[in-house]
Amino acid sequence: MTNLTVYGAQASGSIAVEAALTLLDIPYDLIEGATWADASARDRVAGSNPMRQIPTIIHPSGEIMTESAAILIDLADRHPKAKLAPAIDDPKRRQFLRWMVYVSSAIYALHWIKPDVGRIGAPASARDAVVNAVHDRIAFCWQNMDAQLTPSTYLLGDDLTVLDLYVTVVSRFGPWRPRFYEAAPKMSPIVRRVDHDPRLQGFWAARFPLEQET
Ligand SMILES: N[C@@H](CCC(=O)N[C@@H](CS)C(=O)NCC(=O)O)C(=O)O
Repeated sequence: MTNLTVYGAQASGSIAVEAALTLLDIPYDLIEGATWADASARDRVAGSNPMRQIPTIIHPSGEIMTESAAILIDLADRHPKAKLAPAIDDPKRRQFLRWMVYVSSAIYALHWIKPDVGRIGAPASARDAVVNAVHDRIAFCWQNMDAQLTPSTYLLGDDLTVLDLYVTVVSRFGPWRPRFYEAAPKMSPIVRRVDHDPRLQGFWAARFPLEQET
């Protein structure tokens, strides 16, 4: 059978999806390309995703899927035995959906501004000020999320879900982990636990070493 194809890159949002595929033991073919830094990587994915972004997934059927949160939820729901998402009738399901969409829309989406502040009409001379403002907003969003969660072993209870994978990866982006630890003291032990998950050690080392935080 044909493998699933992932357009992805080291130290990018595709890593959350690739981590889920790794935990689920689902093989995939990777088309590597740092879309935020390399126009040829953007061109390569454009035929499948006109947004020119990764992660972009091509299922063996040819169906295209974009949007990291949706991909993660879909993968988790289709493999319920792995318990990577609370089931639809689980009392934790609503908060799971709420925070998955929040990480995508309130936090991850802001990164689009950073490679070229002209994307929001700002002059290149304003780059540092714009990036700092984006990072301040992201730190606020982590703080807001942290204040409303009561994690136990993982963010939503005793099972590792794709929300844990998502927060672990997106918290490695700017404004980077030291600021995340400051903003989100309750979520910090959880991302460290996921960083050290024995099932993911080879994966993290190959795809997003912690010192490679971007
Ligand atoms: N809404 C998308 C955002 C994806 C995204 O921002 N991906 C970045 C890489 S981490 C990208 O491809 N950026 C290309 C660019 O900046 O033009 C998702 O959640 O998957």
